Amino acid sequence: MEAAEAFALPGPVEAVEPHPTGHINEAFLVVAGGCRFLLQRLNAAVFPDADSTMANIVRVTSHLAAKGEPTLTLVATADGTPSWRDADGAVWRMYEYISDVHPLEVAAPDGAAVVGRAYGRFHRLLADLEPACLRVSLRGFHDPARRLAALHAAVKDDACGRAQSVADELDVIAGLRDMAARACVLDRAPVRVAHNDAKAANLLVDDDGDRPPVVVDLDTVMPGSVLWDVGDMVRSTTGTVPESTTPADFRASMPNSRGLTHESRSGQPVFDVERYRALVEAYLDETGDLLTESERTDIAVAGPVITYEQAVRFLTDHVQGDVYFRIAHRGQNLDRARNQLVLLTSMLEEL
Ligand code: GN1
Ligand code: MG
Repeated sequence: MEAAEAFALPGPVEAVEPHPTGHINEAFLVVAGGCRFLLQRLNAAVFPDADSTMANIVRVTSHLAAKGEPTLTLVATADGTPSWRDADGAVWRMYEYISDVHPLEVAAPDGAAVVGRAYGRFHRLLADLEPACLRVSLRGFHDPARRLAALHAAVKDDACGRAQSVADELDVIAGLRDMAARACVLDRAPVRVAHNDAKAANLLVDDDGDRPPVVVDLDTVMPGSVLWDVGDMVRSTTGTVPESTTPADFRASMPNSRGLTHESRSGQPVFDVERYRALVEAYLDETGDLLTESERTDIAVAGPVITYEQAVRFLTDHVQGDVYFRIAHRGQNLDRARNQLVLLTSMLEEL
């Protein structure tokens, strides 16, 4: 494969095969000179300013590596650059492969504490990197009001004729629009080095549990509030079922159907307050005196705000015809949006 050959490898390419990854990029496992590498093609529609994305990754990984922290290790191209552009303009980059690890899945409070500790450590170790050294590679990335406007525009456009069928979801989103207004709390927080996609699955944990987790997927590392990261930790850690699980009964779980007990919602994402407490305690313990008093107070707002934003983003993509988040089956982005709305409703009963 031409892209693999563009990198400075220890020997000829022996094998290239697709590798599981997140919702956005494409990934391949490459074997060369007896070593393994992860080759990724950046999604150009999502990362139009790939040079800034890569510059941020170089900055952050070298800062962490200089402190002896396990992190992603970029493999340079034969020309000594951190990425390679193919004839179609697509940008590729390569990392050394991290063996015997898997994305973290949280099922109990101790797993939630691992998430809080790992991203807390990430924030702490990067606290002496001047945020202005990083570029704003994706403008307005976390901005629920902008995301809501994009949803309304997509509904108006209705390019796939799906708007009518999501009237219930749009009603719920409209009813919760105060969540977008509450984002101003996160925006007034100090600018720090933030990950911006701090979900549990972006932590690679050792199959044997001996090594500390490695924070991966650094594509969205930018200057901003770390509260968005705390919100993403809460969103991805406290729900009793994963983000892509179809809620068994969406309508029955909505705010106008109160009176349901948690038991009557089996199979639905329910906010687990024990995991939430373990997560926040571990995060605050790890970050020590890094956060200001108002950042600490505003942690409670972060989870609901970003869960709302994510629901809006998934629903927008469903309405637009699944052009952003990769799907495994038709309707998956609608399922994901519903899942986030059910989780948010449950979260708001406690926070
Ligand atoms: C996307 O592709 P992945 O899984 O790394 C998305 C995040 C969302 C997340 C939801 C650049 O991340 O913002 O929170 O899906 N990344 C981008 O799982 O949009
Ligand atoms: Mg990603």
